[in-house]
Amino acid sequence: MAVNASPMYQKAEERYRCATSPQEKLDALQEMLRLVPKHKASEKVQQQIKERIKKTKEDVGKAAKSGSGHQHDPMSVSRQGAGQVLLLGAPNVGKSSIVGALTKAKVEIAEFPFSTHAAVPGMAHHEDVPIQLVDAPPVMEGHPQPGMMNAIRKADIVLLVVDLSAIELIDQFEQCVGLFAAHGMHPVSTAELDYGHDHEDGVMGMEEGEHEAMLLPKRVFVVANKMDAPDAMENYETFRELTETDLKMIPVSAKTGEGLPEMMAALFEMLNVIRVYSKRPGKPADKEAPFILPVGGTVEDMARLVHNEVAEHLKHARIWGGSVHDGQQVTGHHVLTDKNVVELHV
Ligand SMILES: Nc1nc2c(ncn2[C@@H]2O[C@H](COP(=O)(O)OP(=O)(O)OP(=O)(O)O)[C@@H](O)[C@H]2O)c(=O)[nH]1
Ligand SMILES: [Mg+2]
Repeated sequence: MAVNASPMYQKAEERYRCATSPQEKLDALQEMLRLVPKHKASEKVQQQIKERIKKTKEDVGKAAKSGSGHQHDPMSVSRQGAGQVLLLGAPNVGKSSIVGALTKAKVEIAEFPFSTHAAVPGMAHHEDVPIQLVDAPPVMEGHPQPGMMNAIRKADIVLLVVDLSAIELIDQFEQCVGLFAAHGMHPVSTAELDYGHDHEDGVMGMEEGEHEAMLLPKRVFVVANKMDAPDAMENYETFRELTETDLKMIPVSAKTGEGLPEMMAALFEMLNVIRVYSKRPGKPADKEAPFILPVGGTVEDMARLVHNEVAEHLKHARIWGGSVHDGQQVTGHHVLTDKNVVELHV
C-alpha cells in the first residue's frame, strides 16, 4: 500500500494477511484503520479498510450464529506485549518449564512427554519490556499438530528448544528445522527480515535459485535447555559443531534460571523494537508502561499510540535521552531511539 505507511501499519497489515479467523481479521483491520496516515492521498485506502471492516463484521456475526465462532482453536493466542514468541520443540525438552520460570502462566510440567496439549500464553519481561511467551504442545517426528504451523507463522519469533541431556539432541533440532522448509519458510536469526529474493547464500543447503526465492524468512532463536544436567556443556559444544547452523543459540536452565535473562535480552534485540516513555510538561517521565515501537518508529508513530487526535494535532515534541540534547525540540518525523523520553506538544 503506497501511502507512506509506517512500519507499525505494515505489521498490522501482515497480521491481517496471516489472520485465520474473522475475529482476528477484524482486530487487524481496526488496527490498520487506526494506524493509516490520515491525509488526502490515503482517503481511498481508508475507505477500503472501512468497507472491509464492515464485511468482516458480518462474517464475525455469521460465525457466531453458526456456532463456528465458538469453536476454540487451542493453538490460537491473541498477541500482547512487544512481540509474540512461540516455543517449539520435541516432547519433554522443557518448553513449559521455561514459560513457567519466566511468567505467571499456569503451565503443565511433567516428567513424562506430551504433557502440554494447547497453547498457553504468559508475559515475560526484558527489563521493563513485556514479551509474550507461548507454550505449545510438542512436535513429534517432525509432525506438527493442527494449528501449529499457523501459530508459527503468526509468531514474531520461534524459540526452538532442545534438551542438552537428551541423546537425540541433534534429531530434536533437525526435525524442527525441517518443518520450516516443508511449510514455505526459512529460519533466520537476524532482527531485520529481508523479504527480497537475492539471498547470496543458498538457504538450508539448497543450491541458489532452487526454491529459496519462495521461502519466507522466519525469526528463530535456538535455546539449549537443561544446561545444569551432567555433561550438558560438552553436549552443547558438540551440538554446535555438528549442526553448523548460523542460527543464534544460547544454553539455559529452566531449573536454575541460568541463561534466562540473556535469552530475554536476545529476544528483545531480535524483535527489532524500541521502548519510549511519555512525559507531561513539568512532570517526570512515566516509566510505568513504556510505548513499544518498531525500530525506525517516529514521534508521530508514538503520538498515534497515545491517541489518533494527538497525532493529528501534533505541533512538535521535546525529547530526552540517547544522542539528542536534553529537551531538544523535534518534529513528528524525528526517528526515536530506545529509552527516549518524549513530551508531545499539541
Ligand atoms: N535438569 C533439568 N530438568 C529440566 C529443566 N527444564 C525442564 N526439566 C524437566 O524436564 C521435564 C519436562 O519438562 P516440561 O517443561 O514439562 O517439558 P515440555 O517440553 O513442556 O514437555 P511436553 O509438553 O510434553 O512437550 C520435567 O521433568 C522438568 O522438570 C532444566 O533446565 N534442567
Ligand atoms: Mg509442555
